[in-house]
Amino acid sequence: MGGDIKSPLSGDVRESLEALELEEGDDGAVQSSGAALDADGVAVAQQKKKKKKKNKKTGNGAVSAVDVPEAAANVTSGNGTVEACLGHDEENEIEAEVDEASKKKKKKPKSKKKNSVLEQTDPPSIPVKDLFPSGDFPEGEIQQYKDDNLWRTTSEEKREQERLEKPLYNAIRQAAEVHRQVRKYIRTYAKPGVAMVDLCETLENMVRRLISENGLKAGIAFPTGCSLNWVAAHWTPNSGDKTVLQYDDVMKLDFGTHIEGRIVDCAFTVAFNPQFDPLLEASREATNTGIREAGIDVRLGDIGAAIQETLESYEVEIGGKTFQIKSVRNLNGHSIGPYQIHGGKSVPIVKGGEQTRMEEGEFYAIETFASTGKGYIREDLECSHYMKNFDVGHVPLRLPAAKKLLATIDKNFSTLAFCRRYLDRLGETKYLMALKNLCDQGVVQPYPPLCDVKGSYVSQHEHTIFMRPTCKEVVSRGDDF
Ligand SMILES: [Co+2]
Repeated sequence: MGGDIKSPLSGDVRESLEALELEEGDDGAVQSSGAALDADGVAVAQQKKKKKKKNKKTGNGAVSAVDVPEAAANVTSGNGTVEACLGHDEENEIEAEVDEASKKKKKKPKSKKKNSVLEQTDPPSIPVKDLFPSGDFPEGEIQQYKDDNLWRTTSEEKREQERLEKPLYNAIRQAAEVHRQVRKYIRTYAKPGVAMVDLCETLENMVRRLISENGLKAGIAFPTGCSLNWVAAHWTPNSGDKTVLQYDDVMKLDFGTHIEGRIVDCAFTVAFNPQFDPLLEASREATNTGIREAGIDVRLGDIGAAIQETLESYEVEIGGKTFQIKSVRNLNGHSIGPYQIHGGKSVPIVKGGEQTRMEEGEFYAIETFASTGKGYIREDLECSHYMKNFDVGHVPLRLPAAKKLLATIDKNFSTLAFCRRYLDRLGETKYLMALKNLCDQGVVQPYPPLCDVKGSYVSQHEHTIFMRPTCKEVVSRGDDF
């Protein structure tokens, strides 16, 4: 999720909660209109798949389950529904059929094995667990430890420890594979003109499906951040929001998946105007620097200094004016615990002498924010993100509506972050007063949008990594970033 903020600004929180109370009246029960893939969509997709299989009998290898074809032929309707556009695809298939038929005669024997490999549809609709029938999900990128920790690479004791921890690695790898497949599709969907609400619901419904959502055991880990321009993090549309993505927008897509509370927190930036390329490259490369510097016994402050050096070596020209890019100094990466997005340690993105060190077995979100503004964020705008306080015990509540809302939160999110739209789709209505009460009682914490100065642009990249006994695993790494 978008960054551990350094100091909570309680004044701003109160303001946004007061604003929140005022709108109670027009908070209609908006059901999530868009199943990303309705029953028909799936039927279409599966028919398509059967056909493809027939054609691929003599495939020249490379029929990878992970290899989702680009969504060239998807149209989106206003209500967030995704349909496979059969007409266009069929044309291609006919051509392919002719092609494949001519190959068939030359190329025998056919590989029997290819037939048993289940292929993801386009748009993706098959649960990732069905694509890996062995139950083993792909390992992330492996980076070796350095210097004083080189011995870990070959230690038999540490290897044995990893064999015992395999089920845990496998859980987060499944969550990471879902993240990769969803973001690959959503890059084709996130185009100028799309409504932010449709973008989020399409993404979220796809996560629910690919991860085989199951109560608190598997699902979405937090609200889909799609913060625009000078909003750095923690913005997602509330119901009724009419914001439409524009060609000149810089959008941070920050979404999370989890299996058994093992969270993948991973984000990237989407921009269409190539003038923003250096800004995006700054946060992408700074995040890679942070990942490279991370390691057991490494001081968090040293990682921050390295990140800042990479990030601030970039400049960007926007509308004829050149900006020296800055690190957002009051945003941080963070450790991650089971069902706990911010696990207690912060990874700064500027220098400053933090002496705390990384330790074996820890999970971290390494995220960096590059800005053309002040490089300092404050809370602003209407709140959408909330999360139950991880350490809160039983709090007696007098307001029945607050009690009821807390029961919904406990059942569906526990200590995972949620947004107002997630409450809407569960059938909750007119809950803003109860939500404010839970915030006032300290049971729930609001997380308002985090903004740099108006008119500036912020980019973000984020990966989840974990400190295995023998190596670092960048579990959310993909071929995209
Ligand atoms: Co994060």
